Amino acid sequence: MITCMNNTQIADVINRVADLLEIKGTNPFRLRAYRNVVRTLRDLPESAEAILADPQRDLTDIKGIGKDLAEKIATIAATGTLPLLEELLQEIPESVLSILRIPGLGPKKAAVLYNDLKITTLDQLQAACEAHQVAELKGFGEKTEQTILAGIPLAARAEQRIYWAKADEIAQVLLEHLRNCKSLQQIEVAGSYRRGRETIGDLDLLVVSDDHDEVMDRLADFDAVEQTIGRGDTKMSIRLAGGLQVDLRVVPAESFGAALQYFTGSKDHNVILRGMAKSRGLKINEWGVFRVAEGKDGANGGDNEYIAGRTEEEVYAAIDLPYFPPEIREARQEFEWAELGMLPELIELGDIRGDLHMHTTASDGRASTLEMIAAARQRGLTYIAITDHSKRVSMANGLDGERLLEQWAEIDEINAGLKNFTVLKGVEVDILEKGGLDIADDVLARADWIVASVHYGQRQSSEQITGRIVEAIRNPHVSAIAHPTGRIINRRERYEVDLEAVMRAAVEHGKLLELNANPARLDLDDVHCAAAKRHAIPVVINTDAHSIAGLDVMRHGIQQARRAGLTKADVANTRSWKQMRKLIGR
Ligand code: DGT
Ligand code: CA
Ligand code: CA
Ligand code: ZN
Repeated sequence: MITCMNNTQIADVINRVADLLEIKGTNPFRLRAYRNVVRTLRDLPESAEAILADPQRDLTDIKGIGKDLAEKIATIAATGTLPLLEELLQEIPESVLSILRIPGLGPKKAAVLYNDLKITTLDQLQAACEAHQVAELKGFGEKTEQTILAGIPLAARAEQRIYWAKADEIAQVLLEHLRNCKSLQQIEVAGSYRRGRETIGDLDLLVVSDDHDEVMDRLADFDAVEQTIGRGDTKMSIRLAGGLQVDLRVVPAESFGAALQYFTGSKDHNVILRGMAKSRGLKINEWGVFRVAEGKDGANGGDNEYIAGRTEEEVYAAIDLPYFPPEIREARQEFEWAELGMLPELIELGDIRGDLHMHTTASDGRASTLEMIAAARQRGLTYIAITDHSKRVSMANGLDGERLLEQWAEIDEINAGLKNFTVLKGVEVDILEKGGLDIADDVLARADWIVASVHYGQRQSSEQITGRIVEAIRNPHVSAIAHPTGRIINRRERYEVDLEAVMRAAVEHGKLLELNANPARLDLDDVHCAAAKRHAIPVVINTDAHSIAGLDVMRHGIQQARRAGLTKADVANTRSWKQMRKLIGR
């Protein structure tokens, strides 16, 4: 059987095994080996499956992958799972893993909850917290109980919604699978996926085909299908392993645009659209745009005249509207823009010229400066900033002033040998808990570009943490604040930072704010990016890459920026470094 598992999917299986082993209480060395392989796989720039398929090569050639785990990877690639995982799931119910989604609750505590209180679901955990049973447990206490209780809603949400990037991986494989149908004429994924939301509840597939059964049989035949929820003439719903639901609808070609528009949503966008149609004596639904027959009070009679529906452009044009890129269909400003004829020309991936936040082997990155340069050039960039961590982030082997100056001297040398490409001397300087920056000003003064960010003291009061960030903005050497709210989607709430105050300071001191493109961060988010634009603060979209593959997340940042309505001009790193330098006044 060929399952087409990509590296992330293989890593997820191993990670689940590691979680279950840890809950069971396995030996720490074995566990570490598993966790390391998860990281290695996620960062691997080529497909593990391709290596497996190549008789000249062996997975054990990769650092950190031993014989045992290489065999396990091969098994997962071939079967989609592991006998060990299935065995563990016989012992420990899968729902226990949902408890691990609570911020600050690791497998060790989950093991205690499971073994001592027999807790296997979030609901049971909530009840136990409310009955103060959790505080009584060894190693827990009142405060932990409160933290757990506060984290349950986030964990419950995480259960319902997956990262867009994850949904995209699944969607691409699924589309590939369905495209094999002979009868298939058109296929699109609609819904929140198409609007590029940061998380996805389910996938909504639309298809034009004159053989409904062929398409539905083919969907049922997809490897990852766990359950068919329902199947009718034109509609089918399935659930995939891992829980994602997929809704498929087969529609006639003359309704494809209307259905695509309808099922792309958002619901609120469509409500406004329906109102506009009505005021023009039209009716719009998933079948098309219709002129309402007279004398029928707009009732859904068969006499309504079909006037559009084949394409989305046609649908919008029938209501005198321009085509709205899916990312802005959120009933925010798009109808206002359309009325003024000022729909923004949204930024595209190809507009980006530099990437100004990334790590190398000097701190916690996995590639050298030279490797990052080569990879960035391959991706069409003309400049990058190397921004390794500063010393406070000791876990990541952060650099002190001395090491930084050495690194920058190397960068000067590298630059001297480069044509049509610039490497900037940078740092991701830590904003210290007590305020102030982690690197002395006289060192910072010698950098080309500095991002400042909070890694410690994330739970401080709004006043404290806002004060620290504003102080960093005031430092004349700082260029931008990285991941300004600190949220990790589905895993960690944002800091209590007052972004209004941060933005006012950024305006006053001419500083930029980052949109961190990592699909787990997307920080600033769309709403905040739109606020930055209102303040005329340029946003800088960075990958924060810790490996070569990490450079590829730029597209997720672009998608979030598009949702905010940002244009090329609103994003700082669409400029050349020369223009950028002027912008930041260096
Ligand atoms: P999700 O799946 O929670 O990430 O978000 P969506 O936006 O994909 O929502 P979903 O899957 O429930 O429905 C897809 C689209 O279909 C939605 O954006 C608008 C449309 N739609 C679904 N149900 C309704 C409804 O009851 N009324 C209207 N007007 N539109 C609906
Ligand atoms: Ca959906
Ligand atoms: Ca749906
Ligand atoms: Zn970073």
